[in-house]
Amino acid sequence: MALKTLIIGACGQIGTELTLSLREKYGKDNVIAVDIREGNEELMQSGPFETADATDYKAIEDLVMHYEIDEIYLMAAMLSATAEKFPMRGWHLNMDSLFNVLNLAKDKKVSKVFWPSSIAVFGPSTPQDQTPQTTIMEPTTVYGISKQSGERWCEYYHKKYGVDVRSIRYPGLISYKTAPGGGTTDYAIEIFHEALASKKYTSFLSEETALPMMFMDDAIKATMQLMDAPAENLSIRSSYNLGGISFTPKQLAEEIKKEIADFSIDYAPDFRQDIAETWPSSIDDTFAQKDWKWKHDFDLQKMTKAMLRGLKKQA
Ligand code: AKB
Repeated sequence: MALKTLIIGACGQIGTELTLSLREKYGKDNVIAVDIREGNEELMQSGPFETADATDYKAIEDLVMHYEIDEIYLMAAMLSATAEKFPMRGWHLNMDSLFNVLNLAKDKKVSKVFWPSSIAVFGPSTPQDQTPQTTIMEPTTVYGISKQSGERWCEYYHKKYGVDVRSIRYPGLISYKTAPGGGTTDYAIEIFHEALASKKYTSFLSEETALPMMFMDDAIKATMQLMDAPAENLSIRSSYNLGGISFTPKQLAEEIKKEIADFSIDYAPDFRQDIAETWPSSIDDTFAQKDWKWKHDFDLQKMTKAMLRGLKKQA
């Protein structure tokens, strides 16, 4: 029988592309998209959709039983910048939704869970260059605290109850199909929209702020690779470091200028600069390489060309 998958938060930035890719792989009727609001046309027309709140255990359990779900991807979350504005709402959404899926797996209602962590688990006391898998982690944002706590709980549920939970610490993700919502790394997407619309962009991060980033195709590939890996190969049950590209707003602007010669950028750092300064500038992902053969495809140049091509096609 085909594997049945539930994607919670399916209409968000990662959820949309993950749902489309999983539907291609497993068949559209085997991948159930769930969100509190409807998604874009491509997503809505690609297969079954259900409305539910990720924090509502009963609603999620009903869907799991109704569709006889094997695996859950929990992609619903409040990101770093928004969670600083609504700390309690961020904590409640990020933690309650995680406990819901971990408890469904603990009670053997599903057999495997994917949950996204983030580079936000690191903090100002973490080594910033080539940040190792295991290191000092003292996050200073609500989002980072929720992700770090979530990682501890994932490992706990795995060790204590044998839950097969898998996770990645995503860097900033760059995509054109669905807009991100409320992240510190969002400038790296906005810049492309503005480059095409008005040929100029004001960055809310300063020119020399380097952050770990990744094109969405690589992030989806990593997620599917990790979920397909044999359980015995996985040495990390908190969350895997994942490396991709690392660049500053200035470096990204220079790359865009190669494609749009009269593009210009200026800088007006806001509160997101303070968040970015606490995060790594690049990531060491040796464990992902060793355990499930991770290797990224998109460098800065390839990603820039893919973004401009994708956005132009969509216009
Ligand atoms: C954010 O900026 O909050 C996210 C993340 C790095 O997890 N993109």
